Amino acid sequence: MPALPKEGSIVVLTGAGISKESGLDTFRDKDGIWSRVRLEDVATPDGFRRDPARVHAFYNARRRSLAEGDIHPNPAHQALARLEMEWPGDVLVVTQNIDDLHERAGSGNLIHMHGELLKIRCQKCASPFAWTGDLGLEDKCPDCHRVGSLRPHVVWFGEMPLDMERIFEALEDCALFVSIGTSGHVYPAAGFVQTVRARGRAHTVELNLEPSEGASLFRETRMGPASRLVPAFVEELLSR
Ligand code: BJW
Repeated sequence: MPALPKEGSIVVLTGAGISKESGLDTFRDKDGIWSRVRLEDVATPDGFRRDPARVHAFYNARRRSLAEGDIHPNPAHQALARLEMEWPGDVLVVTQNIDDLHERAGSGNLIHMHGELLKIRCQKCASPFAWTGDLGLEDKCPDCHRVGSLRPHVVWFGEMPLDMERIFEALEDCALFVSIGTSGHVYPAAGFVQTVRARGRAHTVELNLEPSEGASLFRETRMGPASRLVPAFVEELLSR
């Protein structure tokens, strides 16, 4: 059975649980975001077509709390940045989170597969750009000058997550896959562990508060809060 490696590349998948102790809500926990709003209303292209003002209000509130609130990276984000600095091979963090806490902690090799809250894009002329304030139907695209064509730069259900080719290449190649703070409900991220295991050589570890949907697929699971588990796990990896 593969064990914790001493070298080789590492892919870390993170979900909402890693940012919980920074003050951001998860989605599917008892007090999570989906207990307050219907995902069909705010996280699907149909929901946006039906009521764009409601979707803007949902993301504006979350953007405001991230940009202006008392939200900071926690020791779990910091430990992953340390791992990238000190590990002898590549470390890629693939986050499903749209917050910017990994980059604020210092992670550089990072993919936001579900987009970024502090970016928006024009549905007509494409590329995303930074946006820290509220977004509304009256806003004009700075490039094509259309009014009402801007949307949050996030990936909704039914849309293709970002950078998938690069992610699958890294999964194919890694010696260690670590999943942190994600419930394993949402694909394709929930299937990454199977992609890695299909090759048979890499070690797979889940770090979570509670076992995820796919916990039995991991070689090793450790349960507890991310702010405690992740720094201890990184320390163990780096001291081997
Ligand atoms: C802690 C903690 C602490 C708490 N410490 N841990 C039928 C079968 C299979 C698939 C499908 C299907 N029907 C449709 C699909 C596809 C669909 C899907 O997966 N649906 C399922 C619901 C069934 N997926 C898609 O549509 C995706 N696109 C797609 O598949 O394209 C086609 C494709 C095909 C092949 C290859 C590639 C692509 C797009 C999914 C988009 C998801 N978007 C959202 C919203 C984004 C913007 C926003 O933030 O608003 O992304 S939904 C939401 O869920 C968000 C999250 O990133 C995502 C995952 O949630 P996460 O992070 O796991 O959070 P939670 O709350 O679920 O879990 C938190 C965890 O933390 C828990 O385990 C806690 O225990 C733990 N925790 N405190 C450590 N302190």
